[in-house]
Amino acid sequence: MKKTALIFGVTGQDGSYLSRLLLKKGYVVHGIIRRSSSINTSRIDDIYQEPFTKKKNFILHYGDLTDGTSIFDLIKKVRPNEIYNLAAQSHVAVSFKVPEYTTNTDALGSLRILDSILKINPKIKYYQAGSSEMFGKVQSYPQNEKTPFYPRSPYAVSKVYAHWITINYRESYNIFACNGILFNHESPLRGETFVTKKIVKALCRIKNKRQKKLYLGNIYAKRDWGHAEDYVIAMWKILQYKKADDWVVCTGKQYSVKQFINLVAKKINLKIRWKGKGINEQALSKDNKVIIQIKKKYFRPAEVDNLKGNYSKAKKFLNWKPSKDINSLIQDMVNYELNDVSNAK
Ligand code: NAP
Ligand code: G4F
Repeated sequence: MKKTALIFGVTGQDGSYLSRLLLKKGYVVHGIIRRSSSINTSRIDDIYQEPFTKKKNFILHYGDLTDGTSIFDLIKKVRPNEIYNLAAQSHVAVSFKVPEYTTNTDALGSLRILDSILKINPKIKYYQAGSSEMFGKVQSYPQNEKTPFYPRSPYAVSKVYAHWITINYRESYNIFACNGILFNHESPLRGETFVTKKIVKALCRIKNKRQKKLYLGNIYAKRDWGHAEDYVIAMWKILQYKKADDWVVCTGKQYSVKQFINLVAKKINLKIRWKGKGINEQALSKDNKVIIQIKKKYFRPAEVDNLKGNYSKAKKFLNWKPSKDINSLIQDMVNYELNDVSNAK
């Protein structure tokens, strides 16, 4: 019997990689898309052309995490074996601007799915897309499953709610409900306003004289960056494990935003020189033009300065480890941008 998966957030970065993984494993994949005035399926459009989707095993439905009726009806109709909840207003800076909407989607959305599972079929397995942002102002270093949370944004606070309601439904109703606590993961399909994609795209365009400047916020924040393709494998493994549990997924390596910029510049052979301090710090090209400038508007009301994870538990029990380091991640992202005609010389 083929397994059926239902993915909330199928049009996002992770939704796209997870769909491909599950289809290759022989699953029937159902995904939830939102109505939008412009097309929002660009990350999954090509899946329809793949040979493994000829037999109608990739099916999309309209729905929304803020609409409990649509969630209940879809789960009842699809009757999945596994639900992956990847849907979220996932931008930390934006969550300060739309805190109520972020909470409705990212916190209550999880509750709506869990409660539908309880009422329709408590045997459905559930994956909750948790985040290293929950560690926020970190209480210990590196962070693992036992590190206390200290969220620093409406986004992170919502994810802490989603984390605990997942545990609560597991403990109260014996639902196979799991939390992945994933550290930052990137790819060519990363949203354009997240810092890695913003940097890679802009530096490739600056190199090809398509753009003059890149504006950034806090370049001293440190992150543990992995590749999304590796991380969706962990999501799947989490739901195949013998018991429902909570798992940290990361690389255990850490770089600052500034180090990331330097690695990208080196990869594309763009010579840059830093000068100045604080808000006046700048990167100059070899002909002394300012190509990177700091802008106050990209700083957050509260920052998460220092994330670095420890994935020993996932390694030991799930036999998971990252296959791609920062260099292969950057190579993958750079190749994609340089092959995009809109960035070409
Ligand atoms: P993403 O690219 O921003 O994708 C988010 C997805 O959620 C999109 O499909 C989006 O649909 C959908 N969505 C947003 N609001 C929705 C709503 N109200 N109802 C239904 N769908 C909605 O995010 P991602 O990077 O793939 O991340 C996947 C999940 O992992 C998110 O929950 C994120 O918070 C979490 N996470 C991400 C990372 C990371 O580094 N990438 C790390 C830890 C945790 P549209 O396409 O229509 O906008
Ligand atoms: O790329 P970012 O926006 O990612 P952030 O805030 O770490 O959140 C991402 O990872 C989380 C996992 O830890 C996910 F849960 C979440 O959904 C999302 O995918 O920012 C990374 C760092 C921050 O410290 C930010 O202040 O880069 C800094 N930064 C500096 N200049 C910038 C910019 N971030 C963005 N987006 N844009 C800038 O211009």
